Amino acid sequence: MRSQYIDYSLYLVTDRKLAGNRALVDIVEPAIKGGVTIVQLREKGLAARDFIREAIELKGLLEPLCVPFIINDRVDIALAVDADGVHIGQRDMSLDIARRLLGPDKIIGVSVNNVEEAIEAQKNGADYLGVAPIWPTSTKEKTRPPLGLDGVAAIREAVEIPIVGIGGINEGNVASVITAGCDGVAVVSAIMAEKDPKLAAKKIIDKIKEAKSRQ
Ligand code: TZP
Ligand code: MG
Repeated sequence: MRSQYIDYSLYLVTDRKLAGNRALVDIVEPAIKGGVTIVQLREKGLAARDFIREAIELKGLLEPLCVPFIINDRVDIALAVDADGVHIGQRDMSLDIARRLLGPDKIIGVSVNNVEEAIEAQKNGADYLGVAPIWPTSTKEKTRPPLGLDGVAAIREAVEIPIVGIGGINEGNVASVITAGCDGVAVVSAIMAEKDPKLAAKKIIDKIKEAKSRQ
């Protein structure tokens, strides 16, 4: 599954801390029904064995629905479960080593916080960029300086590959992120923390579609 076929419009990043007593699949499944187009399993505290168990369960849901499945940080786990790809940050395994391990057909996304990092990641073969964070967020503990919409526009000018904004995005501000040049948005709390993930996703994707139709 190469990146040119991927719809990055509404990218759900999981966070079990926001799931309460719900299983991840019980949030992700309705969220897909609502309009989520791609899913990343982000686990910061799980042992590899538990991470893999969770990944296999999520893959079982996503594969029949043809929703791309991305693993955060861990190239070994992406390989172990044959996920569609991996998302890496500036301090994770380098892009060239990740590509060597995963091969040409897997999706590799890279988090970037400025134009220089964006150009570098594109040059090194990233399939898409996570532009992060757009706004302050309490979901992630240590974030880099918020880029704002001007930061999005500058990165949009600098690279051709798809860019996905993340950080503080919700139904109320999502349209501005698309209008500033993002191909899609990644959200955590705006769906994971909602009682009705299907409705939450629907409201966000409707705003995205509307913003795209105005471009
Ligand atoms: N990377 C940069 S900001 C962020 C991540 C994983 C968290 C975004 O969470 P939210 O709840 O959508 O602001
Ligand atoms: Mg990371």
